[in-house]
Order: sequence, then C-alpha cells, then structure tokens
Amino acid sequence: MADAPKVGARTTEPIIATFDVIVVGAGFAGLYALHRFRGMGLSVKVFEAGDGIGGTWFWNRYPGARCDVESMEYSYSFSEELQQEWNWPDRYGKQADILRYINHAADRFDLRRDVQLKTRVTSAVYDAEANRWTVNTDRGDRVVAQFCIMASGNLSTPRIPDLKGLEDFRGERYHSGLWPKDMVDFRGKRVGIIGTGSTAIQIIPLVAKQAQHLHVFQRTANYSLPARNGPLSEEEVRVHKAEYAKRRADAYLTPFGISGYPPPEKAAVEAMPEERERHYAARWAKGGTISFLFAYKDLLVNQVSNDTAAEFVRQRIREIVRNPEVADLLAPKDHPIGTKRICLDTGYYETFNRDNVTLVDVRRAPIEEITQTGLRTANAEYELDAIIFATGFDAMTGAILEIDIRTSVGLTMQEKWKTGPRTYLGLMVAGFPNMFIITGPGSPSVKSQMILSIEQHTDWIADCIGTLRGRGLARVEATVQAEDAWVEHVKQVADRTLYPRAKSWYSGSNIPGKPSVFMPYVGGVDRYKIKCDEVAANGYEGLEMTG
Ligand code: NA7
Repeated sequence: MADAPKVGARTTEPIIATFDVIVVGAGFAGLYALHRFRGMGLSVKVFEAGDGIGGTWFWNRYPGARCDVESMEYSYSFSEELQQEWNWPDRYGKQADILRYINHAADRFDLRRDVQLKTRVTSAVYDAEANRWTVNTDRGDRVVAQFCIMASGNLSTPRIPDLKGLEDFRGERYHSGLWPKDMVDFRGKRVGIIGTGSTAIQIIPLVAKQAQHLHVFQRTANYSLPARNGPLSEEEVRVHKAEYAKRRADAYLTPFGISGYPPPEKAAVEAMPEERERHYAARWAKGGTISFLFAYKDLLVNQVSNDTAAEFVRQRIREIVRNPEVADLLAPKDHPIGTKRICLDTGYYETFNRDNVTLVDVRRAPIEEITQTGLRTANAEYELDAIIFATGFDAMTGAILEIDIRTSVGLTMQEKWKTGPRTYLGLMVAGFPNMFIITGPGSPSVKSQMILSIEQHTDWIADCIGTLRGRGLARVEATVQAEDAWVEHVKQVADRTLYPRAKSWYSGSNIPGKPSVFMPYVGGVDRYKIKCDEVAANGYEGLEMTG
C-alpha cells in the first residue's frame, strides 16, 4: 500500500525469447523449480512481480510476521549441505530470517541470473498446434516455452474489502501482504486493524506496544495457541541436524508433512475428562499447533471430541483476558477448532488487557464506511491515523485466475474454474497441456508443510517431464476423467471431516461471489504422496502423453 513496490511501471519493447520452461513466481516454489529443471538441462526463465525474490516472505513483512511451522522443518531439504550449514536462530522463523535464507539459497545455487524481477505475468496462451505456451508480462516481454509452471503461491493475492469510502481516507493505509519495506512507525498514532486472522494475531501485540491507541475490528474470533517461541539451543540444532535425512523422510509419512509429532492413536471421546484436560494443558504449555491438533486422533472428524479441545482453549482465553465481555467476544464459537487455520501467537490475548487496546465487534455492528478520518460502523465512528487491513487473500486460486490463461482452442481458466478449481492431483488441469501448478488446489498445499509439498510437487513434475522426453513425446495433459475423479475424491475426503463446517479461505468463503468449494486435499501428505508415486509408477495414469 503506502510504499508498496510498484510493478510494471516501465514498458519495454517486446522481447521474444524461447525457453523450455517458464516459471511464474520466485518464492520457495519458483526458485526450487528453477534449480531442479536447470539440473535436468532445461532452459528456464522465472518471472517475479516483486522487486526481490521470496514470494510470501518478500511481501508479508508486517510487524510480527513469522512462520507457524518450526524453522528446522520449514526449509529446503533438497541439499544436505544447505540444511547443515544454515542456522535458524529461533524455534519459529521470523520473516526477515526466512527472507535471508531464501536469498542465501538463491546465491548458493546461482539462481538469480534466470529470475526477472518487477515483472508480472499477465497472460499465458497455449498454442495447440505448436504445443507451446506464450507468456506475456506487464513489462512487454513475450516469451515462449514448452512448459509453463505456476509457482504463483496460495496466499499471494491480497484482498481489501470493497468498503465504501476506501479511497477517501486521509491517513495511512496498509495491507499486511503488501507491507512497505521501511519500518512503519505507529508511535503516538491512533491505529485501527481490521481482521483477526493469523496475520492480525501476529501484528496486534506489537502494534499495541507502539500505538497511542489500537482499535481491533473483529468480525469472527479465531482460536489461537501460544507459540512459546524462543531461541533454538545449540544442542537442539545439533540433534536435529544429525537426524535431518531421517526426519525429512519421516515427514512424508505424516498427515501434515512435519516430522517429530507422532500421530495420536486415541480418540478424545475415549479419554476421561481429567485426562483430556491434562493432555491439552501439556500441549498448550509446549506451544505450537500440530501437537495440539495431534492430542487425539478424532479432533478433526468428531464434533463432540472437537468441542472438548475448543472449550479448553475458550477457558484459557477467559483466564487470560480480565474483562469477561472482551474474553467472551474473543472466544470462538462459530466453528470447530482446527477447521480454520489455528493461529499461533505471542501475547495475543494478553494484549486485550492493555488500556490502549479496544476490541470492537463488527459482527454485531458491521463496518459501514471508511471516512476521511477513520471508519464508521453501524453504531459508532472511530477517528484513526492509520488503518491496517489484515483482511487476507484471494487464496489458492487468486494468483492463477489473475492471469489470463487460455488455449488456442478457446478454453480459458476463468471459464474452466467458474464453479471452483478443477485439477488432477492439484498438479494439472485438463485442457491445459504442459502446464503444471506447484501446490495447486486439490493438493495438500496449505494443509501441509509448504516447502516439503513444493519439493514433492516439483520433483514429481520434473520426473513427469523427464519421462515424457524419454519417451520421445512432447505433450502431457490430464484427462477429464482423471480430473473429475480426483475433484470428487478431494470433496469426499473433506466431507468426512469437520473442515466444511467453517467459513474460511480454504473454501473461498472470504471472497464475496467466489464459488464455495473446499480446495485443499485433507487426506494427508502421507496418503497424497503414495497416490502421486503410484500414478507415476503406473506410467502416469490419468495423464495423456502424446507426440
Ligand atoms: P484471514 O485468515 O483470511 O483473515 C482475514 C481477517 O479479516 C478475518 O478475521 C476476517 O473476518 C477479516 N475481514 C475480512 N473482511 C472483513 C470485513 N469486511 N470486515 C471485517 N473483517 C473482515 O487472513 P490472514 O492474512 O490472517 O491469514 C491468511 C493465512 O496466511 C493464514 O491462515 C496463514 O496460513 C498465513 P472473517 O473471518 O471473514 O469474519
């Protein structure tokens, strides 16, 4: 927003160049894809909208931005040297450290020379006769390639609600996902933050310490667990590094793709109330979301069990927050715990005990308008010097549909996904040959350790392209039958869980008019990887390879 990097400001003469592979996006996915495909001897060109690499970790530089997966896990595994030489300072990596790591990896593997920054891909058109993708950018580039890889991210299309008067506001305005590079100073300012998702929950405690006053405009309360973040000890790092190879392999055998958390064997309904309380309390004390979700095996499939975990968290909120009305408002009641991403915080609930923080219920009295000097809800007006929109993203499909993707036979991605995304394994879309999506809808993606899923997808794509070429063929496409069956399977798996009971960005509910379809595959990374491996072992069943 205020100082957000501008892209596409300069238009150059069209450059027509040909590559084997074009990659859209230079975050963790795009950079690994570049490395992997280059290693196969393919020529690769990466386009990145930002003026730096890093994707999510380039854009989301808001105060408190941190990963909610532990740093020793949330990192590349493809290079033993890289994982041995890199040292993560904290249990949970902060944005600046993760961005430093990405830049280090880019330098170490000499990736920058094939990445074109400040360039947003505007269209990708498949020519069926030539079997080539032509990609156009906002800087006038026009490049051609046999394969097009969408590494454009799941949470990379920031969204500001279409509120009346938005442009009239005379104060500072920020979106968490387009945060300025220079530090924003909120000292002495009256700040309003809209949203109480994972992002806001990270921002609020820090901005509250700076601002003269912070108004938190909450529509839906979310469950948040303590991160218990802190520096990693040398011993922890040494032990983890000694076991890295095994831990990485073990991660693929788990539902979330994260090692170190043995899946539970007992159901919450089988445990006595006191035992459950002890169990949850131990996990609350340890911090982190996975261990909490793994307290019992039925938390995400049985409402009665889920209620026990949800009530445990509501009780903690009531203990921490001194004002009972505020505590009640902060205690989520409208969705089962874990069906929206559980937030991870440092001092979130405690922040509402501060005199300079006010929680405003915009469910009861919605925001009606942004004014020149603040905002107005249905029952009050608030004077603000700055507004932070922590209002989320057009998740999972936004970045893909933003690009005009079409084929010479007249199929468009917009049309194809009109009623929700359709993919085979979250990797390919029938009708769009030689285009692959890294961690697309229909794959574990946001319900997994993203970097592990990125590597798994990229390796699978690389093997698929290698096989295609090995067979002397040039074109690979998902069949409609395979895609239909997979879309149905993804839905059935979700329907066996409590996930569909929440209105969340997992199902597009945060975007007015977006089709309501539960998008991630929640059968687990373990099962998903077996399926992908089987597909490959059976000669890429569900895909058609032609000359
Ligand atoms: P989220 O989780 O989509 O949260 C967005 C928040 O913004 C959420 O509390 C919304 O309330 C709120 N919101 C959105 N529009 C409005 C309006 N018009 N009025 C009031 N409140 C509004 O995005 P995050 O950035 O926090 O997290 C996204 C993911 O990034 C996260 O899950 C991690 O994986 C990383 P609502 O719930 O819609 O009532």
